[in-house]
Amino acid sequence: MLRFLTAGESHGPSLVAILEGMPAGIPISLTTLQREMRRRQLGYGRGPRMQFETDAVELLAGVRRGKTLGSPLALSIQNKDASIDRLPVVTQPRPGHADLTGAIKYDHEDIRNVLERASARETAARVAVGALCKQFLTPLGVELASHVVALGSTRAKISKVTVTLLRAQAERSPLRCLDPIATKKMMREIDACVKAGDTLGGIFEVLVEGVPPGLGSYVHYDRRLDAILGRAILSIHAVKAVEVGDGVLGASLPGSKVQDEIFYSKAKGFYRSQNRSGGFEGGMTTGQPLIVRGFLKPLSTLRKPLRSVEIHTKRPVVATVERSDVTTVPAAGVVGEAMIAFELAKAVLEKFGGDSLRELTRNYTSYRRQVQVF
Ligand code: EPS
Repeated sequence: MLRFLTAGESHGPSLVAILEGMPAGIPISLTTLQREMRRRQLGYGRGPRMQFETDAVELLAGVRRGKTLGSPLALSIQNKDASIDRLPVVTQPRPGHADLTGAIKYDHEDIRNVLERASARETAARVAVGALCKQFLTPLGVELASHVVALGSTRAKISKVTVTLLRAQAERSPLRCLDPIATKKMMREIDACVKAGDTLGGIFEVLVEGVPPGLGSYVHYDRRLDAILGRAILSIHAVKAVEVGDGVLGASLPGSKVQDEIFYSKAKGFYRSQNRSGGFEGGMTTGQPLIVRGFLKPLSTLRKPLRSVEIHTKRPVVATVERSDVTTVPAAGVVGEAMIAFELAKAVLEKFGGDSLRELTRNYTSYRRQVQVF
């Protein structure tokens, strides 16, 4: 079973991760991995931290001469800002952050003991793990990309997207958004928030192409892959809702306008003219591209802080102000890709097994052939 664990505080010495269960023989490029780390750091509205952190990944175990060994992979990302022991005590919880409930739960008198781990800095380790999973998925023809579809009150006008288009265009946009007019509006909203000391949320979309039909299962509730991806996306900081395909719109439409009708031709086999299901039926992948959206609430560290209560005196105060970002929606899309890459790699390994890439590829190719002649 593929699994990973991260450790590390936002201003501790390092973030670390262990990824266990990867087959042997997967080519790993540190340059590709590092490029993924950089993508998470970009985006208009990011705070000052991203200007001096390099998020350089050191691969400590599990890879030899550029290929996985089948043993656990271990990696570390050193924090340039490792000031955790010098940082001040925090006693004024931020509404919306883990501060208050975390302090109550772990019986901490200093909220810093909570916020250091609750920080979205942890997602750097997830992106590193996701980058390894992507390198496992690439030889199988599975490709992921993401973009921002809404930020604050601005929604992008976008028609059909492909991974190629996203890679060419979203990567060049300061907000990882395909609509240049909306991007300008979003940037203006961010500027206004900087002035007002406020923050913004939004929506990112992850697109996955090349997924075979039949990953996940309709048989057991906990093997439904759309549900697993939903949990993975909800685990990202500030995400409060997830949508698969046209899930939200579909709730208000009749069935005739929601289901993707089935066609057959000799050349294409079974096919659909729409993908409103977002690539899932019955908790299984249909073979169409996966479309999953994450909805982020605005970040909870406000420079113009909200009302709160001092945890020792119980007096009314305003919340603590930590260095932070105005928005992280573009970065959250990159984290979304990483989480989905991990869950897909896990689902692929569960279905096709194999201790080496060669064994897995054999099983995978044989299944693909079976699907083709169905
Ligand atoms: C982040 C690093 C953090 C924040 C942000 C994400 O750095 P610092 O707190 O030192 O400025 O920029 O954290 C949060 C959004 C949060 O809620 O804690 C990062 O690496 O992504």
